Amino acid sequence: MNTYFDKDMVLEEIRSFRVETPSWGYGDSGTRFKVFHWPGAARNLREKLEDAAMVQKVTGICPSVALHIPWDKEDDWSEAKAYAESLGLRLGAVNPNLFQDDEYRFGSLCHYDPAVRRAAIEHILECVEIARTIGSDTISLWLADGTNYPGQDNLRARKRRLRETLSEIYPALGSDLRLLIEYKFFEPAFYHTDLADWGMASTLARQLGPQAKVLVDTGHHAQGTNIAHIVSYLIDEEQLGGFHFNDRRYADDDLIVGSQNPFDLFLIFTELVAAAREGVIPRVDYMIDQSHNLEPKVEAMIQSILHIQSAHTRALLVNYAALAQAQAAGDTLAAYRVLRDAFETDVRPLLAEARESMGLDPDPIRAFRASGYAERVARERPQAAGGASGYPGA
Ligand code: AOS
Ligand code: ZN
Ligand code: ZN
Repeated sequence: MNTYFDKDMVLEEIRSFRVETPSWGYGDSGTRFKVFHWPGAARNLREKLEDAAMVQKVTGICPSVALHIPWDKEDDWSEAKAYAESLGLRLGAVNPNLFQDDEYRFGSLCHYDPAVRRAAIEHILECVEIARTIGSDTISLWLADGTNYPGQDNLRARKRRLRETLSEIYPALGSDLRLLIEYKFFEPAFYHTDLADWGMASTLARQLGPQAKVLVDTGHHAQGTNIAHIVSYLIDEEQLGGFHFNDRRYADDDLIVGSQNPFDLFLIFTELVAAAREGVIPRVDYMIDQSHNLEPKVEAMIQSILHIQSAHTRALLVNYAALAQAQAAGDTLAAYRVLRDAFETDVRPLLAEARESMGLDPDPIRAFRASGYAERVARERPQAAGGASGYPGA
């Protein structure tokens, strides 16, 4: 292992790193072809929180849970907040749902019908209120808006409608809430989506104001897109607000982050760590956005955290001074090797040490399996009557 780095500093950086897990990652989910039930999969918000508390118990870095409204809708949010706190958790980003209702067939905030746009605005304002009640400061917005056929709608008009509707919502954020704007270049619409890429999201965020930032979902880019470059660009423009981590091979596969291409994940983290070391990193929220269709949900979430921690820790070990030196000398391969050295470092001993110093088992998967949690919830949670579609809340 390299010796130039300050081990205590790295251990502290590992310990202070936080990742938010999504409530919808604990429930049954599937593709549009089939939702397979997983024994013990969480059926409601309370069970999702219990699962998240288990993930937190063995990883120590996941104290918050992102919510999805209405999938997680509660009658008494103060009670839900208190329940989360009793489990040692915090309720995190609130994700509005602007794709599930029939009226959203042709979009939500960009819809040609002002009545639908109004309903979408009201729903987001309701989410703002929920965020305030539960003590969350983040609204995480993904739009399913788009069209399937050329000519279906006026693209410039849709762009203006989006700016108009969000401008109406923005003041409700006050100075204490943030709006993270997620982009995606396809799906469910296939001809165009209204926020197709980071440039569109960033333009919109800038027009709205400083509380609006861009959210990068790692599954929302065309094949081969250099996400690390996008991340570095957004950091430099002070427009990066957060991540939805997952991995993909073909489309928005929502597979376990780092399971398909760990090198890309590492490169994303090198951009973040390099900026942090220079003191220029803004607040960035690290969140997981995955659907565990075939695999056990809680263990998949823990596995995801381990992959993120490995990528992050490897990025902490990059010799950034040597990298800058090689870059300044035009030494392409020396620069590449600096990254490669860190990527090839076995960071498991360091992570084990960090976990032990937090009072955790050095091996979270072993701790989880030994706990008997999966077997217990499989006994205690009979299968909920499920929907037919692949969306977790359907
Ligand atoms: C959809 O593709 C996006 O990734 C969303 O962020 C998310 O999966 C959805 O809103 C579930 O809440
Ligand atoms: Zn996402
Ligand atoms: Zn997605």
